[in-house]
Amino acid sequence: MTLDTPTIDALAERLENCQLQVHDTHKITDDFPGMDWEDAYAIQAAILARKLARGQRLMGLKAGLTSFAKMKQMGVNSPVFGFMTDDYAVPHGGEAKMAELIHPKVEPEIAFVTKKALRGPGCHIGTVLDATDFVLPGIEVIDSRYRDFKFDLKSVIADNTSAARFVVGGSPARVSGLDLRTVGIVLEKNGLPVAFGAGAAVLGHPATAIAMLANHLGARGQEIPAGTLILSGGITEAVAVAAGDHVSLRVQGMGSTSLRFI
Ligand code: 0L1
Ligand code: MG
Repeated sequence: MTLDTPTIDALAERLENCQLQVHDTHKITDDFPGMDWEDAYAIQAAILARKLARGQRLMGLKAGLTSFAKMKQMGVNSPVFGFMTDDYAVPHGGEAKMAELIHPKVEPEIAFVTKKALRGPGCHIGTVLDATDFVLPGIEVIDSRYRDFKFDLKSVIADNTSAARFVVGGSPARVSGLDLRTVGIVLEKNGLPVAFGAGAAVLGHPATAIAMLANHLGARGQEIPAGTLILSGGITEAVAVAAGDHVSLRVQGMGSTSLRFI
């Protein structure tokens, strides 16, 4: 850690205010170029603490930058991890208000729900599949608080990995009957297919993202509790949206979910 607690709290307030007041900012490493990974996750944790103190509820966890295409684009070789609270949740088939967002994009994801706790180190695809209750389609709305989505990895971790909204739905499926590497997905915008992919785009197997999250938390003495919803990361590049857009995601064997931007 290089930053003191007042600085971490001030940066958390600055970034969360961008979300709540719908404006962007420059990346925080411009002001604190020496900040480290633990500073970045501490700022993210301080944003979560602010939300919980206002009575919001933690609804799930997420892995981001998990597709090889996105990692290459960002010049990184490790995913990032964040959280979702109830102010991010959109009901299946529901609406997200553009007036509450800066420059949103959507990502097609496979969501996991656990039935057993996962604690790293040492988690792998096998432990994740054994601990998974079911999987279902999830659309993440990312909305970086940084101007023009221009950031580096530490800044984006502090900004809760651009998390803004999410919707899950469809037909929850047991993993025993599925090969999550080969399940196909189609993302549609206003009825037209705009992105296609398969589960293997996420680190070779989407359960790898969950294992890496468990190992990341384990290194900090934390675990993924049973019953946790986790977004495993975008299968394709993120797609920009505008008011009036209807976005739906169909995942092979899991049905579909959707939301509308108003
Ligand atoms: O969920 C994600 O993959 C987003 C990670 C943050 C980077 C971005 O805003 O594209
Ligand atoms: Mg995502």
